[in-house]
Amino acid sequence: MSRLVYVLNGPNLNLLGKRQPHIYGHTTLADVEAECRALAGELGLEIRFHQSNREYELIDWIHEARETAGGIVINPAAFTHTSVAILDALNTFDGPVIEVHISNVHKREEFRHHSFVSLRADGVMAGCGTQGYSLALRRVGWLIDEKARQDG
Ligand code: CA2
Repeated sequence: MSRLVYVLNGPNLNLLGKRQPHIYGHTTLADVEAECRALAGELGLEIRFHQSNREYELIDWIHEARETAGGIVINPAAFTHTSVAILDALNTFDGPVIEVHISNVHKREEFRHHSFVSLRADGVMAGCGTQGYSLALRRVGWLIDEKARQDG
């Protein structure tokens, strides 16, 4: 299985570390990308890290991942709670998918308690701050290795 992992981020996450630090902390998305790249190096993974405010771009990256990647880490942001289209795209991807939320969505408004993406995700990180990305990447790496062990 490919050791390439897509790390995808949905709408408004470009503002991470710049607004609402009481909810999302002070770490920027560029910091998160740097942490993911450093960890990927340790784990022998390659990553493609993207953020978009447009649903179709996230869907296009998931389609790209179908052809090239072994796993996906995704924080769909508000699309988590609204997007059947992102769920449908993820359902066409064969490898491990881990859903990440920086905040604990279950401690927040009721509309954040439901996730379409969780119907596909193999695991969900919520409320671990931006560390959730590293934890998710470790898990995807472990699942890729496990699949290789089973196939080998
Ligand atoms: O906790 C998360 O990671 C969320 O996916 C973040 C989404 C929210 O709609 C989900 O319910 C939970 C919001 C992302 C907005 O990101 C911002 C970051 C900093 C400042 C403003 C927005």
